[in-house]
Amino acid sequence: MSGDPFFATSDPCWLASALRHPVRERTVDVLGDGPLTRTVAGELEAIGAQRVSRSLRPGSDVVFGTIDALREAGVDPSAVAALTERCVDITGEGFVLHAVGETLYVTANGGRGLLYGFFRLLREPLLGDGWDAGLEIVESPVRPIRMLDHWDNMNADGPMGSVERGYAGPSIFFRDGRIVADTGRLVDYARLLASIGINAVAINNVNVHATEARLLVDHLADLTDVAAVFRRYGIALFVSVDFAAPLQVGGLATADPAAPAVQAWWAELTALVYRAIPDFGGYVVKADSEGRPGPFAYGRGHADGANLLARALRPFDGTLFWRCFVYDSQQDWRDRSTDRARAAHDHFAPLDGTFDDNVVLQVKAGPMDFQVREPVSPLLGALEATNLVVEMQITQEYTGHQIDLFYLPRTWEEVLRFDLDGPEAPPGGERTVAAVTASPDGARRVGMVAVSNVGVDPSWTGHPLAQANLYGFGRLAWSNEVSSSEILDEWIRLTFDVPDPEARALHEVIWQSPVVYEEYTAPLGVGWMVTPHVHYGPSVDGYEYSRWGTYHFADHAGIGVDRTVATGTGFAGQYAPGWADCYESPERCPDELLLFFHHVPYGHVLHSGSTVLQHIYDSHFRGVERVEAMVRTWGSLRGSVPAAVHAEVASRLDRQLVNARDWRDQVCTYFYRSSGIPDERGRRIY
Ligand code: GCV
Repeated sequence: MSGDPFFATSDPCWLASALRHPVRERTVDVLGDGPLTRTVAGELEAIGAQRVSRSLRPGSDVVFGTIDALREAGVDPSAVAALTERCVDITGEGFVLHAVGETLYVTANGGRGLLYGFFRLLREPLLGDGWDAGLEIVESPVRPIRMLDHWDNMNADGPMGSVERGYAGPSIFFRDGRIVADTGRLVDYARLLASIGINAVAINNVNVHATEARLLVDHLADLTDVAAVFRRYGIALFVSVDFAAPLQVGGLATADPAAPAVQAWWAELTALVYRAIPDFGGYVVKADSEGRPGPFAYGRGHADGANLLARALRPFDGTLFWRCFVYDSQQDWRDRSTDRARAAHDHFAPLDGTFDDNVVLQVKAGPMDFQVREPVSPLLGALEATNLVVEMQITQEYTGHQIDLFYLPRTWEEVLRFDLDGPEAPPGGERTVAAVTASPDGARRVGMVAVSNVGVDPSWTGHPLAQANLYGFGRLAWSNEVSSSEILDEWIRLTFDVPDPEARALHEVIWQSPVVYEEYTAPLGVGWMVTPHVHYGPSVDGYEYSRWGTYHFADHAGIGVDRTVATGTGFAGQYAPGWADCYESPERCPDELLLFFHHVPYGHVLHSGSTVLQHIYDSHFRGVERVEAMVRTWGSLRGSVPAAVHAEVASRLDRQLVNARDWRDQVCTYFYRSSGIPDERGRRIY
């Protein structure tokens, strides 16, 4: 199998730092024998720790164990008392790192917490200079759900599983029409995810095709093997299911949620799954969305559909994720009364409070579809009596296909900081997206989900620097305290062992990447303008006369979508009054969202003082110049980062520059030709 990337040993990513961590040189005791404690012991060995014992020795440097294990092993009672006191403040997934005398204890209330504490220790740089006697870290995740969705297909007719919107090679899970669990890669993946606190993974596409609809029936043994690997790293396995499976797979005459035979079919199937995988996570469902089957066919609603599956999962405490990405994907472009942006809120806000308590509504961060710039989905503010997760996209569908660099955590942080109650709400209020997706005591099923960006590519992510997006997702899902800029520094430090000036240059290139990408693509929040279906590269009118509801309405005089209550689609009115007022007014609306909410003439003056058209020209020229600068900065890092990484990124940056120039020239030319208004600065437009 050598050379076959599906089986190859993979890039350690940010865990590269573990292989040089000072804990490797210390005496370490790992106490207790729970499955995740065994994982910690195994991981210590894997990073080359030489002096590990599975029993308590006097004077060891580091002691790992759940609080019960420490007590049972006879750890000094005063240390146990100090640790117990700290464990009161953490959840089952939290951990305590606390030094007592010369010994550093890593403890938790349960195995998962211990594993997370282990990975937290690996991030701690202080240890290189000797033990910091004051070292004290007490942490619990702020979100109980920290999940990745794979859009991976089994492809029964081909050797490799494909990945919908995947830019890092084929699936790491599927090959030759089956699930392959015995690759080292799967263990490596689980380790990477656990190290950033991910605790749930759905392994197959939400667009469930015929073969994958049979996963639970035909491939349960293989799923059991995947679950076993995940279990060692505290990750629950989820599967995307087809709402019509009772028909397609079960041979029933209907999939109607009200039909007792359908209820019995799901209940029996689910019981079978839990017999094989007692800690199975549950199901993910995309229903009545983009052609997928759902309850509408039977005159039922989303709550009927979701509760049907939730009740099958209920006896096992399983969770049902029901996606809210529901809109009319057969729209006539001539129809100006339908607005795709409204759809999720229109469908789901009235259903708030009607879902069972093991249903989680999965809401895309924006009202459209993972565009470079959209407002935050108003649905996130409308679900007060329903569990919810916000859905992000790590795979770079609309953000450069992992050819162009795009540091996504910077944009996710903006979403998380958005206060759903309005722009004047006091900072730190209770209704930011960060707050409504958090449950610090772990009591509510809420959190963050993202579409994974990995495949069998040797770097996992195609673009080596796109690893930062995966890392950043895990870190933001875990904590509301850490900023995306800090996360970037952390990632750079862990991934590349470089001195400060180079680390700063890396930071600069990566940090500015979303701003730069936004500059050379669709302007001022209007979205799309991408090559249809592919979603990379410019095509200004590519979606203008399509059925997808994604229009910009540009003509000779102006551009943008009127989503006001007064004269437009009324979408602005789905927000709390503060935001509704702000978005309703072209004077108050933030520049970067102006064309999302308003149709304005090209001469409309932005807050920046520029006209809309001049802004389009300027931002596109600036975006290309900044990519040129990124290429230069990256060139200066030759010799500082591993040669293969340098070469790979350099070649992707060259492609990014070609892409940025294409965008600039097509967008500027399009608007110059439509408006007849020249660039004030007389730059070359075609
Ligand atoms: C999995 C967008 C993507 C689709 C994706 C869909 C979804 O429309 O282009 O590939 O389907 O979102 O989130 O369900």
